[in-house]
Amino acid sequence: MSLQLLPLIQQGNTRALARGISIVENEIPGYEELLRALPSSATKIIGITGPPGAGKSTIADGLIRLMVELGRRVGILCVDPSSPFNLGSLLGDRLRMGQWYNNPGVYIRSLATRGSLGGLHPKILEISDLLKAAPFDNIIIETVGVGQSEVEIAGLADTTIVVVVPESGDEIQTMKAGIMEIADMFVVNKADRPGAELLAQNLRHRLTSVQDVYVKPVPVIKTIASGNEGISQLLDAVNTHQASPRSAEKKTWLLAEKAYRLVQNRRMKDIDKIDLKSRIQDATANNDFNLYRFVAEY
Ligand SMILES: Nc1nc2c(ncn2[C@@H]2O[C@H](COP(=O)(O)OP(=O)(O)O)[C@@H](O)[C@H]2O)c(=O)[nH]1
Ligand SMILES: [Mg+2]
Repeated sequence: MSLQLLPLIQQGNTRALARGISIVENEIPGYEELLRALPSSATKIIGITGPPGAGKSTIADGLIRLMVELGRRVGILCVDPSSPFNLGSLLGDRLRMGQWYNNPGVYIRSLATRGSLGGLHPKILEISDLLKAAPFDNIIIETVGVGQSEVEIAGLADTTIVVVVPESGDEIQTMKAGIMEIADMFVVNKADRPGAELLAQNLRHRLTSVQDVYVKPVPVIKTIASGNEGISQLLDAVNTHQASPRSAEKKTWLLAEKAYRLVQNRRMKDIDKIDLKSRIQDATANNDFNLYRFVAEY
């Protein structure tokens, strides 16, 4: 049944794609067959990550506009944590992206991270691979960077854009080397605010200290996404990156990173933190609780 969706997805039928995503998201029987039938795809994924409010959705919106002007078909995944504090951001994206919902060349899907404790959507890899089976020329994934899942985010996209704002100047000083390494490019958004140039300079300085001098430097691009400034430079940088030898080298690493996470998910399949907590509660009721004996059962 789910296998019959694949040719429709490949033809660009967005209802079939939406159905396929739901099947994968909810692990409806047949979802594994569907994933195993996916053909290899050369469509590259652009990942946009950064703190909430940095302007990721506004940047995505600007990129979509440029891509649509170029006649490209674009698929977008927005991953938003659906904690009660963040429900608003999902609605905000709906409104901002609203103009694209009726454009036949644009497919937008918001995914909530309900249930998983922080980090990315549990099925983000699989869903992005489904998108790669559809005839999109570009795929954009927006994720909220929370400082702990850098590698997860980098392991998702062929080109990872890290968005920062002038207000995050102090954070840059203490930014972990991890985030410096995963960024294929930095965007200093809200460049209409004071401190953007200084931040861009600091970033370039820090980048040269972590980078090999022989490697082409990681671009740092200033944008005013709300005014659509700097977005075409950003798209140029993305295209340059995707055509570079570095991008080809990244491909194997990317697949290894994805394989690692998928194997990890498979092995952890029956393990759930809430369930763990209640089992521990029961187990600690008797006095000889030992954590190592407890985990040995898994
Ligand atoms: N001043 C200014 N505001 C911006 C800029 N880009 C986005 N914003 C605003 O910042 C807020 C958060 O943007 P949004 O794209 O939702 O951020 P996200 O949470 O990272 O997706 C919105 O009110 C935007 O209109 C910019 O370049 N300058
Ligand atoms: Mg957003």
